[in-house]
Amino acid sequence: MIDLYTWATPNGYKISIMLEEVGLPYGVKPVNLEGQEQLTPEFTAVNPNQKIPAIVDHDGLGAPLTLFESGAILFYLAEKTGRLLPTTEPARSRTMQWLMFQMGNVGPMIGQAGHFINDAPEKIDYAITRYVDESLRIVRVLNTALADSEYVAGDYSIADVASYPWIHAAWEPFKAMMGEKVAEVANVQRWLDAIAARPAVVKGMAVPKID
Ligand SMILES: N[C@@H](CCC(=O)N[C@@H](CS)C(=O)NCC(=O)O)C(=O)O
Repeated sequence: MIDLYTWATPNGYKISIMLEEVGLPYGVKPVNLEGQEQLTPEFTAVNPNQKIPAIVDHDGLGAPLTLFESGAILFYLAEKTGRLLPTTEPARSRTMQWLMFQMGNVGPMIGQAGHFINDAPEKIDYAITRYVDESLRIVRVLNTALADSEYVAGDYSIADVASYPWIHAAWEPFKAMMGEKVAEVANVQRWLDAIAARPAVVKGMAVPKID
């Protein structure tokens, strides 16, 4: 059994989607970020970085395994189940490339854009422009990759599971910003629609249930 420490955010959804995709049994441990529960000693013992997601795999490698960083968790679950990560080259390295691209670019840039637009105590035009421009550039990078293949690294993989919740979260504001230019990133729209239709994604995007 796996304990999933999560909240209703893109990084959290990555892992609930993955667990639904691979069909491993898991229990949800909500960490209410609005209530600052990520800072409690109990959760800090699970993730010293005080951010969701994290897992404890009680059927881990001979002993319970505690893991944080969503990319590492996705890789671990893919290795554990033999799912959503090719075992042969060059598909395996290509999948890891796009997983790293998500971890180093998609999440951080869109996250910072959202922070400076919605949460910053003062509006800093330079920061907003920098992170929004970089986020839109990243969407175009994904669009180019999706011109050659149905999913970002070829077949549906952990690279898509990592990227989807972030692009999905930002898509309506991005479309409003792009206006007619949204037609230039039609591959991303097609990809979003295909992933949104997956039953595991529908289930994973509803975790945790918040009343
Ligand atoms: N690189 C980390 C980022 C995790 C992260 O930033 N999680 C956010 C939610 S999406 C969080 O817990 N924020 C609470 C905080 O920063 O206090 C990962 O991919 O797991």
